Amino acid sequence: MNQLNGLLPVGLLPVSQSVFFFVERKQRIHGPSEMVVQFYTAPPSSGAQKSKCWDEVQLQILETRTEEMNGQRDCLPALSQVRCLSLGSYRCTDAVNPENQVSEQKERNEEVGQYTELVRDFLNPKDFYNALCSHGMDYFCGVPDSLLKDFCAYVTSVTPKSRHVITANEGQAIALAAGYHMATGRAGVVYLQNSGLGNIVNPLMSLAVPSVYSIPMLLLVGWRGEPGKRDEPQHMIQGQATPGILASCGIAFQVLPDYQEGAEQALYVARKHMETSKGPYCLLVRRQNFLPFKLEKEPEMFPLNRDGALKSVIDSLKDRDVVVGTTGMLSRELFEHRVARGQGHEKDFLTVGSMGHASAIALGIAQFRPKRQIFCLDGDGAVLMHMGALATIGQSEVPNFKHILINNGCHDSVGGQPTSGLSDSFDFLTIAQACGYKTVMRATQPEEISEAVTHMRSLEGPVLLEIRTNKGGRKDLGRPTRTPIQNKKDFMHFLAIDH
Ligand SMILES: Cc1ncc(C[n+]2csc(CCOP(=O)(O)OP(=O)(O)O)c2C)c(N)n1
Repeated sequence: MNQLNGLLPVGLLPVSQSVFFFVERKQRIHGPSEMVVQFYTAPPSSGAQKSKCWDEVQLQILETRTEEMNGQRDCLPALSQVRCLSLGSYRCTDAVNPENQVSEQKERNEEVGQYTELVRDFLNPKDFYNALCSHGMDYFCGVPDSLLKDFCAYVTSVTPKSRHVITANEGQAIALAAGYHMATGRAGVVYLQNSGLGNIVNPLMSLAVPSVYSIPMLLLVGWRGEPGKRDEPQHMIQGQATPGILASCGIAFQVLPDYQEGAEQALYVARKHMETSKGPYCLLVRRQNFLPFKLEKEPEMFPLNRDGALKSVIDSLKDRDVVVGTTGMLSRELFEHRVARGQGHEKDFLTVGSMGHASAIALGIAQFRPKRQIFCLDGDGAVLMHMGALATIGQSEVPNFKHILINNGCHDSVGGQPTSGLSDSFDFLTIAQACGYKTVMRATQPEEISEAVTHMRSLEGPVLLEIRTNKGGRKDLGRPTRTPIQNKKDFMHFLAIDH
């Protein structure tokens, strides 16, 4: 860490005699005295730049040599005397295009030849689906996950609606599979991300386990944050805890192999276990276990996608307005939009996990910061996941609570599987109104959004603005470079300004 102290030229950060870090982005935080620097872990000409491996350090500026840079928020002074406050533990790699990864891996498999232990395969979603069906498991329910997206997409595209239900939350999927078992005597497949384990613990322990109602079901759990893999901070914690959570719930599990024979063996073990224990069994699914499978592209119905709508909202807010962003791509887009506008991140709380809870976080803030306008930027999947929050908010009579729901009718952040959000027989506005929201409105066009945001600032809350959008977003979206703790600290400073 000490090697980073000293004079810091723009572009190249000498870390030791042999290693140079290339400064990729710079960002000032907390006024003039601290900054965060992201850098490649190798010179830009090497492979590291290609895969965008970077890390982050937090530096304190002790002395700045270039006067004209003073006061500019996102500018790293050309030459600064710096002290390293912390080396980032948060690393990130650009999303690898799964199709490239498959072809690259095939080449590597050929290179390792006879060393079968070095071969890395991918499961074909179709073959795995057929194997499940051949074991009598052909009823599917759950909440989509990024690691399961190819499998979920296959299930969505080939399974009739009567045998596949995308549930509002993961606990509901356990209950649904329990009902299915009691009606048919068969075991359903419940899929979820490990972030949703918390949502299933109650119905799992009080309904499904052998010592209560004893309901066999196969849990297919996407293992985000698996130890040894890079991931976002919240996933690292959850990933580490995942085997322990399953074990303490008494759920037998194994990792799903990445090749068909192994997967079929795992399914055989799962079926035998469910037959003998008469309880759930779990398969943990690692990153990129499946070959890519994409849902068919749908026609675009609206002028904007989530990113476009978000930009219109943010650009219509005032300086002191507070934003709580929901889980997934929305908060990542919000972070990048602030960077693009040369703004800091202190106005935004990025709810990196806790899907469905952004609105309750915003409500808690609104209650105790009555002079500020609190905007919750939500997603349809997230609102559906904990829709009871609408009742809590509607009955709260908190006038400065402003809810903006970007409804793209799908779980876009994890593969775009549909929600009920844009279904003809479903209406968020009617629900919110019936829950006690004082005003509800809808917008789709950029000008309508700006007008609606300005208007809702003057209205007494709780107010809901639903913005209907197309699905899809940018493929090269980055991830927040501020840690959750840094985000909270900046945000609390911003909230402390009470006028
Ligand atoms: C409890 C829990 N379940 C599942 C996930 C995985 N997940 C992250 S974002 C997301 C989809 C969110 O959908 P929506 O709110 O509609 O926003 P969109 O991605 O469409 O913008 C899901 C399922 C999670 N983070 N937490």
